[in-house]
Amino acid sequence: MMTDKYYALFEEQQKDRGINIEKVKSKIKQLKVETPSWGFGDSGTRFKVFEQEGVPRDPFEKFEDAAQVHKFTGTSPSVAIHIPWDKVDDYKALKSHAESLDLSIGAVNPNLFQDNDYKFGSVTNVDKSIRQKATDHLLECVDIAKEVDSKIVSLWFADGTNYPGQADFRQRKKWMQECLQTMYDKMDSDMRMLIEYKFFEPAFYHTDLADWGMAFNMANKLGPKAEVLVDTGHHPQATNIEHIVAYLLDEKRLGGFHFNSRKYADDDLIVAAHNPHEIYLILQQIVAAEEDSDQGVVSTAGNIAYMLDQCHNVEPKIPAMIRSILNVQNLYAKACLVNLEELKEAQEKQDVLRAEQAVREAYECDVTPLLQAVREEMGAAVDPMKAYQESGYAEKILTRGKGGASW
Ligand code: LRH
Ligand code: MN
Ligand code: MN
Repeated sequence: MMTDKYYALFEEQQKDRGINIEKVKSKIKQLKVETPSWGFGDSGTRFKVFEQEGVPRDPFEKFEDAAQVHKFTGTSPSVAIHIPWDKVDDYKALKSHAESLDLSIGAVNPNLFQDNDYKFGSVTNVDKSIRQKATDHLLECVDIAKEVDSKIVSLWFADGTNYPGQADFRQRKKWMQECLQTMYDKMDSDMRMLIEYKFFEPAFYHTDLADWGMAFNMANKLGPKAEVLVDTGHHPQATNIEHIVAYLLDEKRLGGFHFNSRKYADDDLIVAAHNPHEIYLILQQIVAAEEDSDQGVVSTAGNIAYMLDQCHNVEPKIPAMIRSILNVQNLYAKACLVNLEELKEAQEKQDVLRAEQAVREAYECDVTPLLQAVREEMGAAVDPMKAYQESGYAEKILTRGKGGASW
C-alpha cells in the first residue's frame, strides 16, 4: 500500500530527529475530543438561522449524528449537552441511547441566557428570585450530570451590562460567587465545574466573567473541583492564548477547552480554519506539560476535557465536525513532534533561533502518513471525511426533512 511507503519514510525522518514515534502514536490514539450537541442542530447569526435539510429533530437524533463523527474518526466518543436545548423527559433513556451508539454523555451545560427573566443577568441579577431561579437551574444540571454519569458541568454566563453605571460590578461579583458556591457544594467530590469566560457578547460594555483571571479567581475561591475552561474564540484579538494555557496548567486549574476558530469575534467556525498555528502553539504547551517534572501539572494536562464548540451556519454539520476533529488531531500530532530536549537545551543556552526552530520545525512536518497509520491501527477510517461521504448517511437523513432542532 502507498500509505506504508510514505509512513516508512516518515518514521525514518522522525527517528533521525530523535523522536520516539511509538510514544507519539500512543499519544495521538489517546486524544479524544468531545462534540457539542448544539453543533448538529440548525444555527445562525443574530440575522438569520438557516434551516438545513436532514438536521436532527431531537437530542436522540443529535447523538445519532455525533455517532457518525466518532465512527469514522475514532476520536470523539462523547457529546456535550446543553439544557434546556437537550431537555428530555428521561435522561437515563438518552444515556442508554448514547451507549447503544458507542457514545457517552459528556459535559452538561446549563443555559442561563435564553429566558426573558435573564434580561438583566442570571446569577448576578439584582432580583433575588431570579438569582434563585438561575441557581435552581445550576442544581438541576448537577442532578442531570449525576443521572447520566457525567463528571463535568460546564458553565458560561452571558451576564453583563451595556452601559457605564448600569450595575454594580462588585455586588454582582459577590452574587455570582454565592450562587456558584451553592452549586459547588452539591457536586460529588469527583465532579468538575468548568468555568468559561468571554470578554464580550451579548453584553457590550462589561461581562461579569470577562477573562481567564476572573474565571481563575472564581475557581480558586470555590475549591479544587472548579477549573477554568478556555474557549479559543473568547479573547480580544492578539491575546496570547498559549501563555494563558501554560499559566493555568502550572496552577493546575486548566479544566478544558472549547475549540473553534474565528477571524473577528466569537465566530464559532471550524477549528483551525483560521490561524491553525495558534491551536498548534496551545497544544504544544500541553504536550510539554505532559512531560513536566511536577506530577500535578502532568495530571492536570492528562485530565483536560477537549471539546468543540462550533456552530455550522452554512456548511453541512457532520462533515464540518469531522473536519474539526481531524484538524485538532493533525495539530496535536505536530505538537507531539517537537523535540523537547532540544527545545530545553536551546532555552537554557538562550539560543533564541534554535528554540524557535525547534517549535517551528515540528509544525512544518506533514503528518498525513502518521495519522493514516494511527487511524488504521485504531480501526478508524484512514480517510474519515471520504469514508463518511461515501457512507450514504448524509442522504439517508434527508428523510428527516427541514425544520430540525435549533439552538
Ligand atoms: C458562549 C459559548 C458557551 C455556550 C456556547 C453555546 O459564546 O461559547 O460555551 O454554552 O457558546
Ligand atoms: Mn464556548
Ligand atoms: Mn462562544
